[in-house]
Parts: sequence; C-alpha cells; structure tokens
Amino acid sequence: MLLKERIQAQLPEWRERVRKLVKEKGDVKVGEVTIGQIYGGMRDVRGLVTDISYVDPVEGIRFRGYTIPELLEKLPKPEGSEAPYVGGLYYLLLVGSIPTLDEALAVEEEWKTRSKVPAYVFDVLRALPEDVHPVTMFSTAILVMQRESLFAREYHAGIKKDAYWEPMLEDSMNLIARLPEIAAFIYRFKYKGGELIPSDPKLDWGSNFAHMMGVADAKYRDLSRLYFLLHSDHESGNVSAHTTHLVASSLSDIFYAASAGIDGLAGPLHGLANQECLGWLLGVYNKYNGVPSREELHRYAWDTLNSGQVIPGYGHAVLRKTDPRFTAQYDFGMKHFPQDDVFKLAAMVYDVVPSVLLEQGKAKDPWPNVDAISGALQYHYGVTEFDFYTVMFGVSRILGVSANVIWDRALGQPIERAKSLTTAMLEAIAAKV
Ligand code: NMX
Ligand code: MLT
Repeated sequence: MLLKERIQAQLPEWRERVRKLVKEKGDVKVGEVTIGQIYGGMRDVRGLVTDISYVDPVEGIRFRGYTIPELLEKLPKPEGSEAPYVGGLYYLLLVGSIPTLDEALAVEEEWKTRSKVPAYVFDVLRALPEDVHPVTMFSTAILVMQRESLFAREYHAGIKKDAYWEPMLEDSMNLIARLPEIAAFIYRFKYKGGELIPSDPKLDWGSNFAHMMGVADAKYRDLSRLYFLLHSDHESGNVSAHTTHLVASSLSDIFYAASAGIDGLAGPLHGLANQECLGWLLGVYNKYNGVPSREELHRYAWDTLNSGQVIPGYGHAVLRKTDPRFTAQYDFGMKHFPQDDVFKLAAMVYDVVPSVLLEQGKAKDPWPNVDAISGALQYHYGVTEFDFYTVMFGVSRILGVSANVIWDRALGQPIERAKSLTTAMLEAIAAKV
C-alpha cells in the first residue's frame, strides 16, 4: 500500500529524532501548571504532541503546515470542482506532504477496494430503538466492527512493538473506506423511509457520500469534500482527538478508540454544537417569521444568554479570532447562495453576536467557530435533519484522529496516565506560596 511505503520510508528518521530529543533534552521544561488550569479544563497546558496539525489562537488551523486556503489551492481536485479529493487530504495527514493527483487517486482506489460494509452492521443499526440519536448509531456501527480488527488479532498473535502501526493503518483504512456508506445509511434509514441509494464505484469517497445521501445538486459533492477537509483535525487537545488518543494509548484498536472519540464529539460543547446551532437559527427564524431585523436578533441573543444558555457555534477554548474553517464555509455560501434565508441569517448572526458576547464580557473568544455555519450550508441542500450533522463531523474527524493514532503507534507513544492530586494537596501547595 502506497501510504504504508511512504510512512515506512520516514520512520527511521522520525524515530531517531524523537529518541534524541527525549534522551538529550528530556528534562527541559515546556511549561508549568497552575491550580486554575487544573480546575479549568487544562486550558493551555502543554502536555500533548502531534505533527499532523497545529491551531494558532489567531491564525487558526494549519494541517501539516498548510493553511486552509493553501490546501484548497494545492491539493488535487476532481476536474472542474473546487474542493479536493479526501484521499489526497488523508495522504497529506499521514505522509506530511502534498500528494500528486496519482497519489491522491491511489488512496481513493485503496478505499474503494475496502468499502464493502458487512451486512451485520446494518442489522445492528436496524435493531436499535427508533428514537436513538444518529450519532449513537454511528458510534455503534464503528464499535460493532471491532471484531474485525487486524491490530487486535496480530497483537494477540505476538506482533513486535515497532510494527504495531501497520495493522493500525490497515484497520484505519478499512474503517474509513466504509464510513460514507454507513453515514448515508443512517441518514436514509432514519429520515428517508429506509430507501437506500447504492454506492457508485465510479465516484470518489466524498462524492460517493453526497450521492448516497440522495442530494441531487452536484455542488453538494464539492461541499461534502470541503466539509470533510475542514472538520478532519484540530490538533490533539480537543475532546474527540484526545479521547481517541487516550483510548488507543492502552493499545485498544481504532474501532474502540474512534467510537469513543465520536462519543466525545457528541457533546453539545463540542461537535453537537452544529446541530444546536441550526436549532438556534431556526428558533430565531420561526420566532420572527423569517430573517429578523438586527435589533430583534440582538434581543434574541441576549435572551439566550440571560436564560443561562450558550450561543452555539461561538467561542473556543484555543481560538481568539474567527475560525478559518468558518470563513471557508462562509465563502462557499457567499459564492453559491448568498440569498438563501438561513445562510443570510447565519451571516447576520456573525455580524451581531460577537458584539453581544463582548458586551456580556464572559466568553474569551466571541467569534464564530466551525459549527456556526456548517448547518446552514447543509440546510440549503435539503439536509434539514439537523441531528444528523454531528455524524458528518464524525466521518471527517476519524480521518484526523486515525492519522494521529497511527503515528502514535509508529513512534511508540506509551499508555497515557496523567497524575491527579487531592484538593487538600492543592490547598497545602497553595498555602506555601
Ligand atoms: N455563549 C455564551 N457563553 C459563552 C460562550 C458562548 N458561545 N462561549 C463561552 N461562554 C462562557 C462560558 O460558558 C464561560 O461561562 P462561565 O464562566 O459562566 O462558566 C465563560 O464564557 C468563559 O468561557 P471561555 O473560557 O471563553 O470558554 P471555554 O474555553 O471554557 O469553552 C467552548 C469553549 C467552545 C466550550 C465555549 O465557547 C462554548 O460553550 N461555546 C458554545 C458551544 C460551541 O459552539 N461549541 C463548539 C466548539 C467547536 N467544536 O466543534 O467543538
Ligand atoms: C474541534 O474541531 O475539535 C473544535 O474546534 C474543538 C477544539 O479544537 O477544542
């Protein structure tokens, strides 16, 4: 497999680089931890490492050193379209360099050969209670495939530690290859009377998802690939990435680890914010029978805050400016459907809500994050069932978290085990200062 060869070729150098750093500079301090940080969700505590992406508080995400506009320009794209092949993005995340068109297509081909979803996965999904959340279905589908893990099998057969990453890569490729069909199944089963649309082997991974969703507009294929690129990775400290890393660090396989990561994504302060956000936008829209005036929106935002709720899609634990993932989606909407009512409303919220949050003075980041607009774009193409949106986030996020845990294994990262103290111990430490 091309990806395996490309990672293999870099491993001796990477292993030596890390070995040398830890051996020669292992005692160098990179930060200190305060009591406020221990009780404050470990904000800004530098305790993780990844080379796959980095989030600067002002500039936002870079994937392997590239900004989003750079990636949209440089990654290979299907002819005549504006969003790159997801196979090319995965090559970048894993290998670290921009692939050629052939290299991107090689990943896409590899996924096609592994894309058959076993029938038992659908049987399990069909057997779940009718009112189960789509993300629960998605996480269950991933978890139930654990029985197929090559890593689990090879580990028990005694595979050597420095080869752990190889079955992890195989498992990740098998899992990712199946995700578009699993996600589209959940959508069609739950909202379209179970009328399924068969996969089209001629299509790339992202376009095939759009096709199986049943959205007729060809532009939705571009939007799907754009969406999968933007949501894939956001360095290592976010809940879904950290959960996946933590679970995988015990040598659980990718099926266990990714399912756990998705469960973290399902929280309203993390990935579920995209569902919450569309719900909030529709709440405004319905209350005012259409796009409200700025004054009405201002009042609605204050009502939300005064009732003790957060405004979904705004704020971030790391970012301190508009999320570039928001900007990329905003630009897409502006280009293709600036007159769409829900999009216009989301754009008006961008104009009004930051000043409301600033006025309130609590949120450290009053600007929109990735979730503030993604739902408005889906809504435009007829994907209006907003409790499905976090499934799409999950499909994308597995690209990033799997790339991370493959490299964790390749570089021999140990089981994660941070140290906890008691409150009395912290009080005693504080009393000495
Ligand atoms: N609306 C209202 N209040 C907010 C918001 C917001 N959008 N963002 C932060 N605050 C409040 C926050 O609840 C906290 O209040 P309190 O002191 O009463 O507990 C105060 O401002 C300080 O919080 P911050 O330090 O600015 O934010 P923190 O790093 O703790 O949390 C988020 C980050 C993203 C969880 C938070 O901004 C939030 O709840 N945003 C809304 C939900 C959301 O959009 N989540 C998606 C994040 C992106 N993703 O996909 O994961
Ligand atoms: C993410 O994409 O994971 C979110 O923006 C949350 C984060 O980075 O903390």
